[in-house]
Amino acid sequence: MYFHRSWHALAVLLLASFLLASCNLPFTQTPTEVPTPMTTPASTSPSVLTMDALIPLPASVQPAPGQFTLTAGTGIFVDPATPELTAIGQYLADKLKPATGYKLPVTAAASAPAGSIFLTTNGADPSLGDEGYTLTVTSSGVRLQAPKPAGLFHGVQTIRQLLPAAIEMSSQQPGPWAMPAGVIRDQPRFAWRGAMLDVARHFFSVKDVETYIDLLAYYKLNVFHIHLTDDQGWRLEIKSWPDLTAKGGSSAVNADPGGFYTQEQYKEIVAYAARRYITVVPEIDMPSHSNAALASYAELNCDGKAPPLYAGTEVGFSSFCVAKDETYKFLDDVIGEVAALTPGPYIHIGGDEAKSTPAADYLTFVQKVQDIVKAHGKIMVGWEEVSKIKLLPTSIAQAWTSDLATQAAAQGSKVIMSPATNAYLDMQYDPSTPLGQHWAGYVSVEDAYQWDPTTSLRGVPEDMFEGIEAPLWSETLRTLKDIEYMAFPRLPGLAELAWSPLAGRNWNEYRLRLVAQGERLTAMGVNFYHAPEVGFK
Ligand code: TNX
Repeated sequence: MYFHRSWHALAVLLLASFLLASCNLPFTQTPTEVPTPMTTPASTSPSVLTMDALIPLPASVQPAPGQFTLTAGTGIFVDPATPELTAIGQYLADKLKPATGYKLPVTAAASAPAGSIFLTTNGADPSLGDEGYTLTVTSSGVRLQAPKPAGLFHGVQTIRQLLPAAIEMSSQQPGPWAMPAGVIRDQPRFAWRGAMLDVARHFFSVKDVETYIDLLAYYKLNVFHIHLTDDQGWRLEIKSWPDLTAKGGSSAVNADPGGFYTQEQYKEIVAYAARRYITVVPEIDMPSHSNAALASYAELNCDGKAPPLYAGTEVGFSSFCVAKDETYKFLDDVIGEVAALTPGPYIHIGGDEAKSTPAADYLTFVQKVQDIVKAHGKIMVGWEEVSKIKLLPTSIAQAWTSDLATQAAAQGSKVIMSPATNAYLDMQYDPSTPLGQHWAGYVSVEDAYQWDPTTSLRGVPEDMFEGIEAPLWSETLRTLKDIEYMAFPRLPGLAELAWSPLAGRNWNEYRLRLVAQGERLTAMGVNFYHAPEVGFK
């Protein structure tokens, strides 16, 4: 009897500790304002529901017992039923359809019936700002609330990430489609969360660009910087200077096929991005990186002679003619057309690596260009070299290889961080990477994640950082698959640096969430590098 009783007690004890432990996995966590290191491997399988597999990590996650299961009868309700909110509801319905096979209706309603997904801007906490949201999941429904539509859109990405990874498949899957219960309160750390794509060294189709934009949206990025011109190609139709594309659009690195976007196609890209709450920042690189323009129009050259088109990968050899009035007439026309096509407030004027432009000329030139951009109602963004001129306080400098941008911050201009050693997606992961370059060293998945944008420029206070951006240069990239291979899986880490709070950041915890994201990237058909350091399944 004695033995029997003690075995019984032991069994009760074991059961109790099992229950306690399972409460910790994954539902009981103290509400946090900062991410806490995970104690369990992240998983996206429907049997182990967790809010711990999200990238970027939300500002606050409070798991609760239970789950919500999506069925063919789940409705999506929006309030108020403006075209904009209805479009966000429809975007969610469209994302859920291929894998579930459910055609979820999007309907207007002041409140949602049990068992539904409700998207609303009504009654949202204004302190969540332009992009924040709260997401409440219970067994009886999903409630997404945000003061602004952009917040709802970002919250929709969180909903996608809370569902099993198979939700991202393009063909119908068995389900079940459960989401873990809990409350997420979320808003971004930085206003500028960007990615840049170089379509000048190699040209990419509208469809490829849109696929990339979709991936940026999934990780809550909000800026798409498109590097439209360089020595090797001019990629945007300019009606007042048609040879820019007729001639300058025909070339690319390695004599690969060129190409360009008509103004209608560019507008389509801009509108596509806008529907995903992503601002397009067009870059026209100058005074150097301009051979495609110089080859198209002889009069833009100081000697009046057009150089041949260029298919190499050297930098810094070309320069617009700083002393000619024609140069500024040309730039006023170009910037005027680009400004008219671009609803976003920014125009990027490059300004990098002007090795063949005398230093004094460089200052004169960029100073004039800043005025032209302003005259067309836009804010000038430039690579860090533009910090040398007298900047307007609204102008923005993009740091990439030095501390020059401290001079911009000292003048009161904001800074975007894109240090090549951490944020350049064209840097090789390691010596075995078949694509990319390594002039700034190798950038491992961990290197891309383990840095803080606000401590890398000495003496610049935190509020001078507008955000971060991950550039992807395309000298060695020719296809969408190449783009994906270099961007993934590093881009999610950079997106997390841009969105999530700094406190509690930890590579070993992040790595497990990235493993879980790997299942999603696979389901989406993204060609990502299975970096051994991550330990993808
Ligand atoms: C430097 S970054 C450049 C680009 C190259 C890139 C290659 C910058 C502002 N200029 O012209 O494509 O390195 O990594």
